Amino acid sequence: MPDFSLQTRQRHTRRFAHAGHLLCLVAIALALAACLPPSPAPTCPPAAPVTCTPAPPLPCTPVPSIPPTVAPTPMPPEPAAIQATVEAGASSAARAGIQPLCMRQENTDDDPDLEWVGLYLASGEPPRLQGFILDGPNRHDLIPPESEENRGLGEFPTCELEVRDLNADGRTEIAVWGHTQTGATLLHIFVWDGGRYALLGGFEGKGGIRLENRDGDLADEVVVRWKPEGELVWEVIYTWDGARYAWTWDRYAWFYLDRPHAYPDDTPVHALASFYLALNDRDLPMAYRMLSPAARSAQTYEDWALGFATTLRVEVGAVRVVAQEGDRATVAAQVRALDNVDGRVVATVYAVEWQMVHLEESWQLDWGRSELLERWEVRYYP
Ligand SMILES: [Ca+2]
Ligand SMILES: [Ca+2]
Ligand SMILES: [Ca+2]
Repeated sequence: MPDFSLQTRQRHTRRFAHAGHLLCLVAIALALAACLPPSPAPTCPPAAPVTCTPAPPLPCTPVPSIPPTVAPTPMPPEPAAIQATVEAGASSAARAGIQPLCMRQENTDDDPDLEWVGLYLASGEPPRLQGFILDGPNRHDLIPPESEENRGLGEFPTCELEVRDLNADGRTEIAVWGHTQTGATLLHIFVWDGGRYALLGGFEGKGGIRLENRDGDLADEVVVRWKPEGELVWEVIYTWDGARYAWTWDRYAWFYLDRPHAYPDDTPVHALASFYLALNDRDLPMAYRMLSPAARSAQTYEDWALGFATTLRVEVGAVRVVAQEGDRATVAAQVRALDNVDGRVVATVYAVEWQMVHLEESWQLDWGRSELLERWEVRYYP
């Protein structure tokens, strides 16, 4: 980078040297005009003038030069190297007597080397999906629990594999999804325990299985969806507790996300689930319409809706009919609500009990009571 401050200084120096020469000439002229005995010719001042101190150039804070970010150019492996890797994998599978549906290189045991992980279909009626790991000369099988061995990890030739640290404990898991002929989804999660690939969890969901991280702890929760009940589906959330995936919460959800939702009220349980789903959807007029005429006459819509002004999210779970006789039923549930309290997100769990009434071919919420079970501030709100 050129030093601009230096150039400026040189310019100043030249200018002041020039001024010094002028002063010198003026002094000589004055001395001659005074007709004084010639005095020794004045010594011209040095280049730096005495009449003024040149202002030092302004200190210049050097602008740090930012090296341009050079995007790393990914070096694609040579075709020959890819070919060699593929052939090594294929011969490794052949040596192990496996005809894989799919296989890929991953680090499945957290040592420095890559293993081959894949799936194959064992013959049978129905055929069984099996998983394998090829680690150098060693073959390891991904084995489902004995009770499920007759269907393996699935009954269809699928390749739904995920290899990563699912539960944020520092060890890599292998998740294998499968499907049964009855339409259920299976999920089996394995981890290397030093001697074998141990099963951490096996799940079956007639409405599907997915992973989600709701609490921001970097670990995924397993959400198992039961058989859909029309538009509704009951979901059970399993959370890793350090030793296993434990049932932590269940809730009603929409099986399909598209709108408009039809809020079913054909049973006391569905009517209660629909009421809280409507609150969660912020469809407050719909939720209000699910109250019985007696409940609505006790409170105007505006007054009632004010009670949900801070509501961010509502989930209802553990819904069960406690008593039912004729057109009346008592339904108990747990409600988990998130509220915005002065900018902080507060979670509250309530035990609720509703008296339901069957009127005009629909179950309606007549009156209810709730008990606060737990409250905490949420640090993470997705
Ligand atoms: Ca490895
Ligand atoms: Ca892990
Ligand atoms: Ca989580």
